[in-house]
Amino acid sequence: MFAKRRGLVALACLALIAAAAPVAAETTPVHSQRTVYEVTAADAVARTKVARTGVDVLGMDGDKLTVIAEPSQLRALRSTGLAVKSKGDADEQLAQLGKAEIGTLDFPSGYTGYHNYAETTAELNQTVADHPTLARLQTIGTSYQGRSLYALKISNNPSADQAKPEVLFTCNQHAREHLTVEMCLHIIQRLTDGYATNTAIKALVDSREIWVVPSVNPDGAEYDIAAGTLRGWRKNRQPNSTSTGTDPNRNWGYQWGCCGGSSGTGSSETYRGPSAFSAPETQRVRDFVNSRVVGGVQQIKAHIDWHTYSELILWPYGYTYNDTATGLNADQANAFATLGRQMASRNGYTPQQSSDLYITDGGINDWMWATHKIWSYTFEMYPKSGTGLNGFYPRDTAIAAQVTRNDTAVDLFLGYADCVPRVIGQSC
Ligand code: 0X9
Ligand code: ZN
Repeated sequence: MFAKRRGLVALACLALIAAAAPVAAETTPVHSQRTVYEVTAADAVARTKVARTGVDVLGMDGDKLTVIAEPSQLRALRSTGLAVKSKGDADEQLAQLGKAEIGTLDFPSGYTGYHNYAETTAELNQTVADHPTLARLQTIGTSYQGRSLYALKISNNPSADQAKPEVLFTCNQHAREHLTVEMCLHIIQRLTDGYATNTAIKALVDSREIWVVPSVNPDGAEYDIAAGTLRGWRKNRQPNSTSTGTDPNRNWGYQWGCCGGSSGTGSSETYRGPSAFSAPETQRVRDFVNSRVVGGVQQIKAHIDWHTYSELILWPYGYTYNDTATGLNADQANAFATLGRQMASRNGYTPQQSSDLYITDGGINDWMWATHKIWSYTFEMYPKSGTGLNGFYPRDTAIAAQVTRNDTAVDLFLGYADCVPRVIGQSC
């Protein structure tokens, strides 16, 4: 009840804000001019050189990175010495994707099958109403703009804290990655609706306590659709000293800002924030995860953070190219890679250590693993490649196939979640 009431209060506040100042303050252009470039970068060192310039890396396919750079970033991008090819104006591409009525705070036509924040909230409440013995909704705190951050718990006795391995799914750290919200909602729907009739699902739910956070960054996600067009927004909506937004996935507190895998410039899409956990959203998820240490033992054993796009499965560490490092030994690296590859063989994604993509510091997986020994993966969903920001906006007709595609990988993950080393024949 408490969680529900807080959700309603937050919604009411948002409705008031929307009524008083209908997105006016939120429509000011924040990007001077964004151009899409294709950069040829054959290895992780080359890709890290690109990421280091602070440009917005959208995706990777083969030896090609798709990035967006503003004019002020172009010199740095060119000075990497890599082949850089212009692919056109990013916002013109976006404008072609569709337009809803200004101020609708909703997806344009072709995208209405995606859940906005109010619809996500309603869906979560409906799940609990339909399955009160399987699902329980709680609020883990609020976003910068005051939206409730929801965690839905799925178990065969959700109001009790059972002595069972716990699993966490987080979605939508990055605002424009709306397909990930659908992934989290699909996981919820499949595990709850399937429980009564599917014995494999029943066995998984009976033996685990499963937490799902469908939107870590609701402010960013709502901003992304608030003008009736799709904006390609990535970060949260917290003002910084020069601009707006912190990249949540550079704001986590393990090796924060250590290694050139994030930006110190407020306008950059990979701005790490003024300090680790400066973003309310990462703080809240951190506090929730910390709160699952019971009797000195972290209950959450495994975690997937969902992103788009490039169809990849990634594991720690992201801050170093080394396969092993402090807190990550060869057996653990082997277990990460083995389960990662097995999951990839089920969904057709490409499995690799996350720094094989490019170095990132302050990412969620490194913190989960280093701080809590949670087996933490990133899944970069559909599509495999895009020609610009459109990669973040597959039409809603793609949702069903792309979330269902991950079912068997998720089942494998849930099956091993009590003891990931079992995948390499070790016990826990
Ligand atoms: O850069 C990110 O935060 C993730 N990619 S995204 O396009 N969704 O923004 C990837 C994070 C994985 N970690 C590393 N590559 N080290
Ligand atoms: Zn992302």
